[in-house]
Amino acid sequence: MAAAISLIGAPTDIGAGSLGARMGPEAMRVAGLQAALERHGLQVEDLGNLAGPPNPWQPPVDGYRHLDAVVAWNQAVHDAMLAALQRQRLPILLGGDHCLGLGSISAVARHCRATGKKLRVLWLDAHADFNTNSLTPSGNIHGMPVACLCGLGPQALIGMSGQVPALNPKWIRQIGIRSVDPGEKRLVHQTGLEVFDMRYIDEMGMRHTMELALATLDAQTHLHVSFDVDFLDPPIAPGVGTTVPGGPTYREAQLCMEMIADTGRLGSLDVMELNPALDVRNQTAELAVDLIESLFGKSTLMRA
Ligand code: B3U
Ligand code: MN
Ligand code: MN
Repeated sequence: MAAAISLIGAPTDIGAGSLGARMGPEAMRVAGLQAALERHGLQVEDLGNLAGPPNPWQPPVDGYRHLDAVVAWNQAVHDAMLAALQRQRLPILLGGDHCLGLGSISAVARHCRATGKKLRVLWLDAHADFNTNSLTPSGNIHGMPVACLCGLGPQALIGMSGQVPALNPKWIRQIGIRSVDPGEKRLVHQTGLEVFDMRYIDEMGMRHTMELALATLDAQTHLHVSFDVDFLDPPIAPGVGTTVPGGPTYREAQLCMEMIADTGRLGSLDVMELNPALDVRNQTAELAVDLIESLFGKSTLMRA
């Protein structure tokens, strides 16, 4: 029996460069996420939305925009994700911008340490999100969560899991990457992050990419998927703040989700950066729901 699911909304764009991701959780609900999962026999509870500070829309200070508010939102996300994991639930974080991946994955890392599980993080994104305050072109903290999880960032963010770094970079696989800033690129190489960029996917195909990204998972592995909706090709997913051309097609994205489902190891999920203010008739939210269904095993035609 698959794990019971808890939906957790985090309605903020505090770490983003455009406003609107605060409406992401409602758009996912309007697109019918809970009912879609229930149709597949899953038990789903919606815990509603977390609360946090408003977005004051200020310029960066010391290379960070809204650092204190980002910390507050991430702490709320961390606490809610951890509480759900401790109740043996499979939490789905509905963002909200991707700075919240930090609080989410810090909770997952803390939970894995406490339960003796290994952790694998799949970061599906057009961006590496590996900036620091000295490298960032924008000061937007949604461009920094992976670096923070690897111990590069301000103390208030890097310490959230109770251990620095929260993640060993070897536990991370990035998929779909096609926009990395120059300094960020150097840091990705220095850190030895395993990145399956679009060039790799174009040459080798999504199937081979996912076989490698999912290799060496075992029964003791907790798999966390952090899905930035801008991972997808912009014509099929216009409802995000930072579209980058040349992303995975509908079919590639479906295969990616199906191969993750086949592992049976999915333990937690973030769905981030959905921006309904930029969407067309909620089509990006509907596509995200469709892909999440695949992530939970919708396409089981071939299996009994
Ligand atoms: N790398 C750029 C842009 C960016 C990162 N993540 C998103 N956009 N969504 C930055 O501002 O750090
Ligand atoms: Mn991202
Ligand atoms: Mn992105």
